[in-house]
Amino acid sequence: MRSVPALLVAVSFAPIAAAGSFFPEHLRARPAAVVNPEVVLFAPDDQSIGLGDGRFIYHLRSLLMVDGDGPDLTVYEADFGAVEFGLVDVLVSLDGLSYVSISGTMTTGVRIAGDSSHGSASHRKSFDLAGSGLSEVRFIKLQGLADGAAGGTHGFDLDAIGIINGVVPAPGSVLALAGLAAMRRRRR
Ligand SMILES: [Ca+2]
Ligand SMILES: [Ca+2]
Repeated sequence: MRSVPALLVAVSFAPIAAAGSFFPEHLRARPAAVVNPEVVLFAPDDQSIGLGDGRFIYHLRSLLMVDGDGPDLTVYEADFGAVEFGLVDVLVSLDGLSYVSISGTMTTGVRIAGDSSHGSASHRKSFDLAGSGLSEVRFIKLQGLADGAAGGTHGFDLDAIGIINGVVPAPGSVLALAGLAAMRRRRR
């Protein structure tokens, strides 16, 4: 019986991803009274919700925020009225169970491509994962510290958040995986 020569195929399974900035598109949790949660998603657009004592939890799903150089997250308050970053706690989590506050890292807001509608520099601040004990996170919680329920302009007026240092699927990665599968089929 003839033996079939073994064909050794080396395939790299390194993460097919690229570093990049993005605006979250999904929430895991929102205050019960909020009926239009998309107001705090995507790029800042001057549409906002007062946090009051409520909280939003953003879910990055397959994406991650990572600890890159300098600040990693920008939080946009509606760019009118009082600057109220004292009325919000910014927390992060990888597993969605235990959260760490990164409010102590607050610094000058870093702009992200696509945020041009946000006009007031004092109404945006940036935050850093460094020192949190986490090098990457999938959940970001904005906890309101004002009195009263979320809604209207109660407390911190959340417009949007943006990830400065993110890991996102590289363009064409799905195509590359499909091509790999086709190549394997041909080799059978
Ligand atoms: Ca950082
Ligand atoms: Ca908004």
